[in-house]
Amino acid sequence: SSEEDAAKAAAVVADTGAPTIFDKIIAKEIPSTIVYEDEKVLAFRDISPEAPVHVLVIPKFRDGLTQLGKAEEKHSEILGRLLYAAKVVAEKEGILDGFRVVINSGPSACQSVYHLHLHVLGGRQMKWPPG
Ligand code: IU
Repeated sequence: SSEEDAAKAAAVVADTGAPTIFDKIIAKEIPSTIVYEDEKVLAFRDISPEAPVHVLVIPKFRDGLTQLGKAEEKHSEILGRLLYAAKVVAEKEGILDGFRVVINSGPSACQSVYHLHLHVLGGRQMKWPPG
């Protein structure tokens, strides 16, 4: 509903640099359904999926990378690895014919967890433009 949309848009979360729930997911203190994992990257199913396939791809170490908008040149390698991992996830999930990768960066983009993450979405016809 439009009220729900307004509530979502209003749920602005600030980037404080503090540890997030994703650190606990990485440490496996909180369970998640892992789709892909390597030394530097973890991919797990979003707890509130917006599509039949909705996986989050995150770096295992934040290194100040709370949001894409705070990326520095030293992060180039991990950024490339995350994007490649998104493709590996899409392949594993059988959606290589069409999928979407989204990064919400900052409050105006409705980022709600300040640990950089890529959303990999698919398994249905995606619409454009996004909201
Ligand atoms: P956003 O781009 O910061 O808005 O995305 C955060 C996502 O993290 C959102 O899709 C949540 O459903 C998801 N998520 C999760 O999978 N597990 C959690 O414990 C929490 C959020 I908190």
